[in-house]
Amino acid sequence: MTTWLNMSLQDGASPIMEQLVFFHDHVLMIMLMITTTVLYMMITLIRNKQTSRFMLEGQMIETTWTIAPAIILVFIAMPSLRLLYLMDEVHNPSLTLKAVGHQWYWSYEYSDFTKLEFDSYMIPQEEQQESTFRLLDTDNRIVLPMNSPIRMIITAADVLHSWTIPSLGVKTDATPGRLNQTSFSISRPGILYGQCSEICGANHSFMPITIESVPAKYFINWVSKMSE
Ligand SMILES: [Cu+2]
Repeated sequence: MTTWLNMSLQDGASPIMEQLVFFHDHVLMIMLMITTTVLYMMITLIRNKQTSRFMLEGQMIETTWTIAPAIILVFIAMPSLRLLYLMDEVHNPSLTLKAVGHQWYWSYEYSDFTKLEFDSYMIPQEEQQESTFRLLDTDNRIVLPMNSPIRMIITAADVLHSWTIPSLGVKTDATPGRLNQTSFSISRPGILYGQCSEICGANHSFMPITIESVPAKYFINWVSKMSE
């Protein structure tokens, strides 16, 4: 999760998020190149007298500075589209989890198992323990196996919500009457945090999402314990 003084993106916990971080850095490098050039040109404009009796036109430079931005845009668009379609793909998921947004909590259904569903409320500040994070921890965490493709089905029961885990690169709108689908696989064990990302009412800030990513063996233990 994000900790103090972390100004950039969170560390990726899924292959897609790692690629998104690389893409972000790639675009940042291009922007650095452009801002440096523009800054240099602005300083040159201020410091020099831009008049010449003999130079009436510059076909070459005008052609160059028209085509160059188009080529730069292609270098941004290609990896961007690659990622966009990669994120859309659902590769033979081994588990499906349905998240339903409510005012103001999430409820989850593991539809591969019978009767494995629960509500997930934020732990209020008064009941919070030292080991947990304020406004981020829930009473019932989602438990998911690491290194397995997971399909998320997301919907809402009342108003618009948005199911978001920044370290997985996942943000999907929860819309009443509609099932949205996304997928991810978690590449390391740990606890992943997220918050509702659609202004959904008075307690919008108090419906966090918590995932416990565990090895498959522990996940199976958890499932058998939950369905007892
Ligand atoms: Cu919400």
